[in-house]
Amino acid sequence: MTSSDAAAAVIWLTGLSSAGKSTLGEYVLNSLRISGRKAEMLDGDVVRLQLWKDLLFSKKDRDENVRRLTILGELLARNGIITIISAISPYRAAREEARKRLPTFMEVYVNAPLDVCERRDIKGLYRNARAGGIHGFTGVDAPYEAPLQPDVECRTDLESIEESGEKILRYLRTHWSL
Ligand code: ADX
Repeated sequence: MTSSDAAAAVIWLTGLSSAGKSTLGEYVLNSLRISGRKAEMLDGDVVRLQLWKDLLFSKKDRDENVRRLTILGELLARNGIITIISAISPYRAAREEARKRLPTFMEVYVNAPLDVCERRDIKGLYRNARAGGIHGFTGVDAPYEAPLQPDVECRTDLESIEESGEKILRYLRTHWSL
């Protein structure tokens, strides 16, 4: 079996809002496509808007978000498409469920300290949450359970996008020859 007809991997990017998940995901997606791989990205913000507007941000809904993303990731990867999933996915147990279900699962902890994420505040949501406009915002008044043993950790406050992205690509090459 060659790498082109083998099942592909799911790269799961977890981290706080504004940690850099989408940016890093785009870098990896583009690199894979440039080198001729089939790849797709599922972004929490996008699927919530386009596919499942019914989900909000309770623990139950966030776990359901992860469950649905896992199912899509499984379908795509089974068909040879390397799938990057970018979602805060704050609960460890839900991510572990995804790991159990997905045969080639890679957890990437996109790690930037909360104060850095708050300073970046790309969407202005931290400011809003601190002002009381949003309740249950991850890192402010809702938990983020950091991975204990991520397959790869990217410190986006210390590394360039290229450095972080190359770590992920190296892992794909060395573990699954992708
Ligand atoms: S997850 O927690 O269920 O994995 P997901 O990654 O899909 O979250 O969506 C997070 C995005 O939703 C954030 O980037 C932000 O734009 C938006 N958002 C709106 N409300 C919240 C909230 N209470 N907590 C976190 N993100 C929120």
